[in-house]
Amino acid sequence: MEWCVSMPKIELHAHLNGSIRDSTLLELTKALIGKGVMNFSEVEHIILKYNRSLKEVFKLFDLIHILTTDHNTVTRITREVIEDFASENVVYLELRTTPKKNDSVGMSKHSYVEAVLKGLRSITSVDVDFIPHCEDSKTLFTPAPVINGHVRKKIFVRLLLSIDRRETTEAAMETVKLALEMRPYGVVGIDLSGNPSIGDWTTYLPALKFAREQGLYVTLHCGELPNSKEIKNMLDFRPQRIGHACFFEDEHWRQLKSSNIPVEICLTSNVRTMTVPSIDVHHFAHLYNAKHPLALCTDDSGVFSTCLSKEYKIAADSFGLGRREMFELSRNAVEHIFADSKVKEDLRKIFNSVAKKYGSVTTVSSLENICI
Ligand code: 6MZ
Repeated sequence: MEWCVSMPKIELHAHLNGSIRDSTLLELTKALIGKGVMNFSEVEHIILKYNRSLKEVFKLFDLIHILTTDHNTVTRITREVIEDFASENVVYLELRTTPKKNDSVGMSKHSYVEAVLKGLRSITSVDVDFIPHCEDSKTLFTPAPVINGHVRKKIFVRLLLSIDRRETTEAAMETVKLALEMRPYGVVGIDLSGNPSIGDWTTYLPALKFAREQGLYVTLHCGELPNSKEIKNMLDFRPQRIGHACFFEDEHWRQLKSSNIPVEICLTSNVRTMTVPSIDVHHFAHLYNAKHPLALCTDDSGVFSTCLSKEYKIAADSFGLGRREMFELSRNAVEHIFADSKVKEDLRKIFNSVAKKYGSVTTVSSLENICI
C-alpha cells in the first residue's frame, strides 16, 4: 500500500459531499441530535451501514445534505476533502459538487460556490493551485519548497459543477451560467449526476449543449443502471469523459471505443452499490487490456470508506498489475484532465521527476501536445 500512497495520482471523479470525513459526518450528526433536530435512531441505520445499494446511497446523500448545506460547513468540508487528497499525494484533483439553494440559511447556488471557494482559499497546510493561468503566463512548475527536511505538498484543484437529475432544465441552465461566471476561479466543467433511476437526461440537454458551446468541459454519469437508449444517446452526445459505464452492452462498448471517450472508473463504489457483481468481473480489465483511456477514481471516498491510494492497490491486486503499470495508469490520467495545457505540462514534469522510482521512463515530447 505504501507505494500507492507515495505515488503521484490524479483524481477526476470525486463528489464533494460524498468525500466527507466519517468523523465530520458523525460530529455534524451529533450536533443536530443535540439541537433536537433529529433522533439518532432515525438515522443510525443510514449512517452505519457498510454495503449500501444504490438506492440506499442516495438516502445517505439526502441525510448528508441536511447536515452540510450551510455556508460554513460547505467551506469546512471543502478544506478537509482537499487536505485529505493532498495527504495521499493526489497532485491534481477535479472536485465536483452540486450548487444548492437553501433558503432557510440564505444560500443561493452562487453563495454555495463562494463557500466552496472560501474553503479552497482557507487551506494553509498545502499549496493549492486553483486559479487558472492566464494565456501569457509562464509555466508555474516550480520545485516544491523544502521546509525542515520535508517537501511541502502542492495540489492543483479544479472544480466541476454538477447538475442533479432531480433538477429542472432552468435550474441546470443556472448551474451552467454560474460555471461560466466562476471560470476565473477554477471551474472547468459540468457533470451530470444524481440518482440514475430518476429523471430523463434529455431534460438537461439544452444546458449541456450550452455548456459545451461556451467551451466548458462535460462529463456524464453514464450506464450506472441498465438503460440502453440513454447510454447510446449519451455517447452520441460525445461528452469529454464519462463516469462508471457499468451496464454497457456490446454496441455501447463499440461506440465508446470508436469515440475514445475516457472513462472514470470507480471500483469500490461500483462493487459496494452492486452495479458490478464483483471486482474480478469489473470492466476495468476489459478497458485496460483494450488500452482504452481511463482514470481510477474514488467517487465518494467518505461514503465508501476508500481513498485513491486504496483504489490503486485494489486494481493492482485484483488485476495483477505491477508498480510500473500502476504508475503509467496514473500518469496517463494527466491526458484526460479538464485543466489547461500548462497544468498538464506541470503534471507531466511531476510524473517525470519520479518515473525512475517506479521502473518507468521519462517521457517529454511524445505526450506533450496531446489534448483531449
Ligand atoms: C450518481 C452521485 C454518485 O454534489 O452534494 N453522486 N451521482 N452516482 C453516484 N454513484 C454512487 N455519488 C454521488 O455530492 C453528492 C452528490 O453527488 C452525486 C449525487 O447527486 C449526490 O447527492 P455533492 O457535493
